[in-house]
Amino acid sequence: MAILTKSKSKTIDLKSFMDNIRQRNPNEPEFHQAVEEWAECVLPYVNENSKLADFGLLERITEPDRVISFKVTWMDDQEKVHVNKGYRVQFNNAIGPYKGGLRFHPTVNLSVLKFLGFEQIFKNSLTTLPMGGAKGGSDFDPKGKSETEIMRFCQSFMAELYRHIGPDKDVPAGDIGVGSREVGYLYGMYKKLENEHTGVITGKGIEYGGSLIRPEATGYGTVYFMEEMLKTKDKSLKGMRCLVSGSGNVAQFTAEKLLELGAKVLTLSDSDGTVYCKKGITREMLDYVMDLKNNRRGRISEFAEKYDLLYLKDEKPWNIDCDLAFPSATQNEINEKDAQALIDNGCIGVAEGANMPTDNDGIKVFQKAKILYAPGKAANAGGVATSGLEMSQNSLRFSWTREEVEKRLHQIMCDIHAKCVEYGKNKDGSVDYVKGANIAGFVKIAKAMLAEGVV
Ligand code: NDP
Ligand code: 2IT
Repeated sequence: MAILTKSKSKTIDLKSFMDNIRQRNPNEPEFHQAVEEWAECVLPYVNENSKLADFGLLERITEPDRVISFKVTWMDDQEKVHVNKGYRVQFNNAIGPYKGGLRFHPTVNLSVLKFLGFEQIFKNSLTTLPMGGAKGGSDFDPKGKSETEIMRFCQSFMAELYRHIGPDKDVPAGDIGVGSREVGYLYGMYKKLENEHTGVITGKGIEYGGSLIRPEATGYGTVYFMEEMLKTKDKSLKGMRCLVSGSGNVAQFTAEKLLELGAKVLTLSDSDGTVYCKKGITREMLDYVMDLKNNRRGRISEFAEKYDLLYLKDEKPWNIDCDLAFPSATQNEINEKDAQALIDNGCIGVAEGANMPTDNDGIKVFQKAKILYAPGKAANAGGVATSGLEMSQNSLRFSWTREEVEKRLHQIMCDIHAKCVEYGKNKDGSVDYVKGANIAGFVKIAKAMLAEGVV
């Protein structure tokens, strides 16, 4: 395979770059999508800054350092044996130990984990903290499983993963289907197997080494990022009508911070449908949703029933009049049509709490309409940034106060926004946050990789 080193006379074009990626990674559409979005921004920059593509850098950066695939066997409450697939994609550790979440969802496969691991490299770089990029998970479906089944699954998963991770090697965390309950079971098994109490996983409970504000961090950070974007247009969140998708960790705390800052939250959703509250979801309603989702593990339709709200079965929130949108469920939840519907319904800003929730055609719609559009790798970086702060506190054997952690999170989000503006400014003065996030994230990784040699 030819190494894509740029020489003075040759520029790298997107088509041949992507042909090469597709050929090397067949049947991985999500991974191709994430690389293409990134390459569209980074290749023109690299073509003007040729040293950044020396020593096969582009080919090395798009190939994971290591892909670990393993069997996870567990027995359900009826003593039936199940076999799931488990993975950890250790993508790049140029600037710090591998870092990124674990996802338990039936749609998990290598393509999904490679896209997530790849984006995590640049997201983590943007946080300014020393963390490499990784992602892992399983095609296990936690829905409908008993508490003991979840525990046995997590223990079996960790019985294999533990040998590949460590506080200075690879530090997993949560993602879809992995919240504080699962992190507790995973951590308990790690501790037993290694006989060590170390900061090997983040999102831990506060009693055993977790950080205050980590549960809130992704949602809060996404709202802070939107606030910064609005400031550039002399606007604020006050009174803004917001569509939020999902009703898990990220959606809940996005809604919480939006309410705190005076915005109106019109929707929450899950994979079965959307709840629409035209007057705006209240704090009491949000408390109900948090209990419903985190303790009773119910469906969002129950929220509509309880408060007599409109339930749009099998629908996403994007056809409703709004000012802002916060996709916070999963990848590719906004396609070209959805993006156009948002624009037609008055949306002036989108901040992605989820990873890659807008497909590449949808992104083009937002860019053409010149709305404020923040890609996930910038807007949702507050979660992993606060994981980085949890690692720091674990190393210090010390805990910061809620105020201290939130202040640092807020500052990090403002700094990421500033970096996106610096690298994403267009000739007409507008800001392309996709370009800004991709290039700013990449430059630091590229410099580190070049300094570290061909390894
Ligand atoms: P949760 O498991 O807490 O919640 C996920 C939510 O998204 C649920 O409401 C779920 O509905 C919905 N959802 C999941 N898969 C699908 C699907 N295929 N179609 C429709 N809806 C779906 O996960 P998080 O809130 O932690 O994660 C949400 C997103 O945010 C993900 O993209 C994740 O990668 C990203 N993210 C998370 C971070 C974190 O710190 N947790 C940090 C940065 C990004 P249902 O219950 O019906 O499945
Ligand atoms: O996508 C993400 O950034 C996460 N799921 C959080 C990762 C982390 O290590 O906190």
